[in-house]
Amino acid sequence: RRIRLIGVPLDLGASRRGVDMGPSAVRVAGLEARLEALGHVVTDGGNISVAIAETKTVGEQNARYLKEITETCTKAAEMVVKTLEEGMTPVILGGDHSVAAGSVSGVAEFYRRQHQKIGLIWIDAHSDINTPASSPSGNVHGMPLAALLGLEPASLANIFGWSPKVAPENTVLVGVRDIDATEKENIKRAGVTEVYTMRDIDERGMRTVMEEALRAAGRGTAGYHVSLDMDWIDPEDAPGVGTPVRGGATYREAHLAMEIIADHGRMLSFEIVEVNPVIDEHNRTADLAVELISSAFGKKIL
Ligand code: DIR
Ligand code: MN
Ligand code: MN
Ligand code: MN
Repeated sequence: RRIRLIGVPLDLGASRRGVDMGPSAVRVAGLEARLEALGHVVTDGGNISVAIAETKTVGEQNARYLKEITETCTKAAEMVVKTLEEGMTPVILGGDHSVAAGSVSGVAEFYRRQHQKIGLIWIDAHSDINTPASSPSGNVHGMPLAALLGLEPASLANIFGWSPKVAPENTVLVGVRDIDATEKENIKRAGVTEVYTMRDIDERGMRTVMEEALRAAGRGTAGYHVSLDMDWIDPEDAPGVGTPVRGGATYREAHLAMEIIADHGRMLSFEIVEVNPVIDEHNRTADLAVELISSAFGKKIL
């Protein structure tokens, strides 16, 4: 493939500072060279500009920095459209997960112009489906999926002037284990039924879960965007994330999921978010991110 890396050093959506250094940490871990070693042609598109928190006011407490986040997400979305128009696969490097409101909007806009829908694979410890009204934190990184499904925040839901960006039947959650009570209601309200929790992975195995998830996301769509929050992986292997939660995917489960995605060959775009080098151990979470991206882009053991 021809791949463009797009850094989005956004940390306005999370209360713990440091994920703005995620794109840098992933570059330092050697992403471009590793993808090129697999035979891909990779160009680095640099970073999308992001406001610095200290220079801004938080705005509404129930959706902190929403204005600045919307500006950055809109720029990221435009860059994703441009990348797809040029025949390249976008790989977005976050930043906190609010960036997904931009990247997924870009992919959805590009395919909408060709009268096609997209699917969305959301791999995360969290469901990120709060709205400003339901959020216990006011952090926008807990809201992007709600926006993409046509709930709130409206400014993120309406990037490019239309909504929803993904249909609930083509939206799948994988690996969730920390869902707010308010989010459970929003999952129902949005009509998302393809929710694979860590218990599903424990009981049924990663292989079965991924096959079902990819089938749902791929049904009637051009393919799917993969949004990988590094806090999906157990903190044992991925300690450098914004909001670690015990009981995550193991090292091998994570690779297997990416390998299965590569086998299916229907991934339209990829993003990795929430890498936080400030609390990491010698960049090992970014190193793992690079390994997982490599698996998703076709690296095989044999
Ligand atoms: C929580 C945490 N559900 C919130 N969300 C996180 O603030 O809405 N998402 N950490 O990655
Ligand atoms: Mn290159
Ligand atoms: Mn997330
Ligand atoms: Mn998360």
